[in-house]
Amino acid sequence: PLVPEAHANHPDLWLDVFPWPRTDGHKYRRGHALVVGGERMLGASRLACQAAARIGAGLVTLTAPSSAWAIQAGALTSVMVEALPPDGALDQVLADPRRNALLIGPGLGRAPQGRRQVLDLLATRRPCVLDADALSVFADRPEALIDALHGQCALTPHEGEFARLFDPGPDAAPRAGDGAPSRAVGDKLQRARAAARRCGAVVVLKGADTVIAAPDGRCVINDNAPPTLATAGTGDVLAGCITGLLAAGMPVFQAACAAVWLHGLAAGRLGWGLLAEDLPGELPGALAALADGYGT
Ligand code: NPW
Ligand code: AMP
Ligand code: MG
Repeated sequence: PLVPEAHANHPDLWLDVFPWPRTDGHKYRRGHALVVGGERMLGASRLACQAAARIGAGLVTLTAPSSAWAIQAGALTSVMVEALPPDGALDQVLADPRRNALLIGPGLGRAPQGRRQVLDLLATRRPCVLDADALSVFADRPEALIDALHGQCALTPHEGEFARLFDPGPDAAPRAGDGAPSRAVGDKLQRARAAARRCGAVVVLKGADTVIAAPDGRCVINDNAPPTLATAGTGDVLAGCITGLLAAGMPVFQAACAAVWLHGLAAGRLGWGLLAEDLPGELPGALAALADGYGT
């Protein structure tokens, strides 16, 4: 094999720590996911919230700028929505330590305020998923993000987002992900593993074959995703899946592997014409297949 330590993703790798609901549980014991939403692209954070709730978080709260609060609150039922102050400060919403898994990035936008929010989430040292614009907003200063990461973080870039952080190069204008052909350095496994080592966090490098790499060198390749996943919003759903499993208590590397596998299985079950908004509703079927012997 290209990289001996890389495994194919399979429930055997993580089923022993999968957070199934317990008869003696209640919603607070199943974890509370907090999703930080943006001012526009409101659907992205909603998709993430619904996925987090469907996959197993006991509670999900979405924060919204006050301009977006009424829309988000009107569109969500099981998910709680809280308005942020005008400066976007997160200290109030982070004050409750039971909000034990955090997500930022889907639909965040690239306004500079987003950087402060990302760093505030990281400063709590709680399990944290960084996706989409939470990565891209650091494209001009990747070190400011990388230095703040810790071992409870998962980064979920697509190739364009990955290149902005880890492959900027000295003469990188235009960069891969900004209309230029990808300047892939080595193969995908090596790149994901090197990035995880460098930043001390789990890196989920997405695509037809998604690579999940941990800072200690563990590396998993997922191959159950159908090409119908290449449509708007599916990455936002995946970020919510990981966050929901983190809230329910799963360790970060295994949560990332399980979420990627369930996301691919749910997509396969949906077949042609998949929309991102179909995926959260298909997670119960994917979970039932997992409980029933993997559905494979
Ligand atoms: P190319 O074309 O290959 O040269 P962005 P984003 C490059 C939100 N969304 N997959 C590619 O370059 C997200 O959450 C909101 C994809 C392309 O031009 C973010 O907040 C939705 N791209 C925000 O939109 C649903 C790849 O990267 C550029 C690539 C922006 O996220 C949709 C795109 O990068 C969306 O999720 C790959 N494998 N490889 C909603 N419903 O509200 C290279 N690229 O501009 O950061 O775009 O992913 O759309
Ligand atoms: P994002 O680009 O953030 O919306 O994420 C897209 C999601 O779709 C990720 O989970 C990718 O792994 C998945 N995906 C994208 N393209 C393909 C493909 N060609 N085949 C299978 N999965 C894909
Ligand atoms: Mg995305």
